[in-house]
Amino acid sequence: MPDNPARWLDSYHRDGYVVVEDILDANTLQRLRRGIEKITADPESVPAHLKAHLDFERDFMKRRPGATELSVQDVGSALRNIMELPLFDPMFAELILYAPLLDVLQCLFGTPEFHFHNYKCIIKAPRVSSKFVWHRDLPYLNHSTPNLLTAMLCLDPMTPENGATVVLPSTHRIDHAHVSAADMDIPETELPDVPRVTVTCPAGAAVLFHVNIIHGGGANRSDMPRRNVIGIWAGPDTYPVTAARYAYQGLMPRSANPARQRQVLRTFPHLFASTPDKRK
Ligand SMILES: O=C(O)CCC(=O)C(=O)O
Repeated sequence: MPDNPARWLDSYHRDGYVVVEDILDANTLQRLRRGIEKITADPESVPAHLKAHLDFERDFMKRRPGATELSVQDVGSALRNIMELPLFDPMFAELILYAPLLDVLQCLFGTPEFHFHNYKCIIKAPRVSSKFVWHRDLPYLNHSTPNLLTAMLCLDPMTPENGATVVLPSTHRIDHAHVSAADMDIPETELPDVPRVTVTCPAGAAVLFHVNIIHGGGANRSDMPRRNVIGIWAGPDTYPVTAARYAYQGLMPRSANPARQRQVLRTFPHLFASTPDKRK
């Protein structure tokens, strides 16, 4: 296991985030990059049922006029977000079982009884991506408790130039009752007076943060992409409170419950071909 679980817990609880380097081995990093590049190389030709999960920079510009100095022609068919990654390629569904990440999640949740919510890929395309507003993730996740975390797997180095995530440490410590829809877009003038930290890290690192930490990030005007595969994970007794559901939502890859283990085995039988299922 890379790094040190005591440091993970300490940083996560104190600051609301932790960076764990070398989570993705070289082969996994390469495969994930290729999988994302297959989508970004020609997003216009993605089948219609999957295209609904693509968010183009040009669509974002329509939703938020004035958010960037660039024109629709400048941004072309650059993607900003790919939702529902597991539907694009089985490799992204199988990432739900990626053991080095599960080790960190189990440590931070303090139990193996946590579950998967969804996977997306946030793309800051070279030269054209726009910035992210300051926000907390919890309000748009709509859950019964705030015991959720965001786990970003960095496919590229994160640098100030390519739009690394910026966090406001300690802002995760807020009562659930005080988190509202307004936290999805917090004006600069209403930010708490805490130092901002630009989270820089090498490709292959994981950045995990509590869904209540305030974060944002700059535009990418560099020549380097900045792509993060982002998973949302939920702790015990933490449930969605709206109709929205995602592919593979609810899988519990570390659960000690035989029924949950059977669910994982039968979801990915090819990955357990040599493991007899004694719970049939
Ligand atoms: O990729 C990032 O820097 C953060 C993404 C983010 O804030 C989000 O998806 O809500």
